[in-house]
Amino acid sequence: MTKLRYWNERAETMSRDELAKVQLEGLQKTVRHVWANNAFYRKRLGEAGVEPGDIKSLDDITKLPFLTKEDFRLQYPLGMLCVPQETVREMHMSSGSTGTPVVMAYNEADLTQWAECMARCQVMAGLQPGETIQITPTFGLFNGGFGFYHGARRAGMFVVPASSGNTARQIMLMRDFHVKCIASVVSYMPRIVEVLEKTGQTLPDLKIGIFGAETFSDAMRRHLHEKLGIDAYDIYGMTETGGVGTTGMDCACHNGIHVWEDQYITEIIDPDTGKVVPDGTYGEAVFTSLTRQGVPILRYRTRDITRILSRETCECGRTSLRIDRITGRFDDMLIVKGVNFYPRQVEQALLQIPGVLPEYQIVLETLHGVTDVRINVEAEEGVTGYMVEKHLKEVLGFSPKGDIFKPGTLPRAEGKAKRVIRIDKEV
Ligand code: DLL
Repeated sequence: MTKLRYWNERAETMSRDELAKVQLEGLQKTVRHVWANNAFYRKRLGEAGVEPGDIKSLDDITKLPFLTKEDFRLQYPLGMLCVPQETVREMHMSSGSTGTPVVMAYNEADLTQWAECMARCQVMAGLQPGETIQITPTFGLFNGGFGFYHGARRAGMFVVPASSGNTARQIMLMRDFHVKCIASVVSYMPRIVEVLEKTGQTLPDLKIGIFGAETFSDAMRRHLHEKLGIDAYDIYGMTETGGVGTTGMDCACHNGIHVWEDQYITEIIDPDTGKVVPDGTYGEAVFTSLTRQGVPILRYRTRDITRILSRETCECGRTSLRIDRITGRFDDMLIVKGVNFYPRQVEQALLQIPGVLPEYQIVLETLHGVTDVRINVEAEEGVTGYMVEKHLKEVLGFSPKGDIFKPGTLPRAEGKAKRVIRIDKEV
């Protein structure tokens, strides 16, 4: 059988002129659809003074109002649904830090669309129909497990639906079923490495890792490559766009995330003014869905920080624009003693210190209005708190206290890692 380079060659390599045509049609159709089928959307568009007929060119997208996570929350559970409820076939939900849920509902066409995006991602990572993928994100309300599953079924992969937890069993399954690709939330991977090392096992068949759901540094990518010999791919997506992989992944060239542009329009905006920024400038990613039916999104503000890297055809032959890997969320920015930084920068700096392991916590302690930072980090013998303090001072420009923990002793989260811990000593 010849090796597949693309899952959907026509869609992944269409000319940018053709893409623009597909996008305009999709945008017009989506605006007509939400206007005709949902009271919340009709009110929103009405308040912004836009009617479906006003969308005549792609530039007219800026006439549309933004959508936020708060809108999703206020419309809980199904206030944004644009299809009859009896045609809904699946739902996923994320609760985030504030706890009020965000719901995504899928009809049959939406599930097909998600599977299509995910099949493209898996083939882009080098997985071929018939090869084995182990899916370690939870199968449940979190979209991760099912997203990988729908894509793998569509592309004809051999699925090992391990779900999360029980690392010894995960390793046994990977070994016994000659798993070629592991799909995971990034922060679970150091745990797998740790158990492999402790038990002296190796996974020679494992070649590909598809990771996401959290930011991860280049240092983490190198760490996973060195320890497991895998090529690590960065997959992006969220509940509101329809789940993991809907907004793309990087290809084997690892020079940015290919957004599936026949499915979504990408804008990068200045979060303060809402204006679109020039290519290359960092800002907030905003997505508009072009084919989704159950809960389409118009100009959804993600709070994720990235920039447009290129609109040129990539070396892999794909024509879709590439955005930078997500560097953080505007909500995640930490400000300590006047220095702004993101957890990913701390991770990158920590992993530059020999003997430091990729398990860490950033603890912010506030007393009398003054915040101190402590970094709890696992490390091998010989690494001292002073070494951590000195290195972070050089890289970040301030000196947090460094506390060293023995390997395997910091708490592990199921699902996304909790890197930042805030302690208010006044209460
Ligand atoms: O985390 C979807 C997902 C599952 C992606 C598994 C990759 C793998 P939510 O729980 O709705 O969905 O969280 C979405 O997670 O807005 C980003 O802030 C963050 N995120 C997702 N992928 C990445 C990534 C899933 N590759 C939120 N890099 C998004 C950095 C990511 N952050």
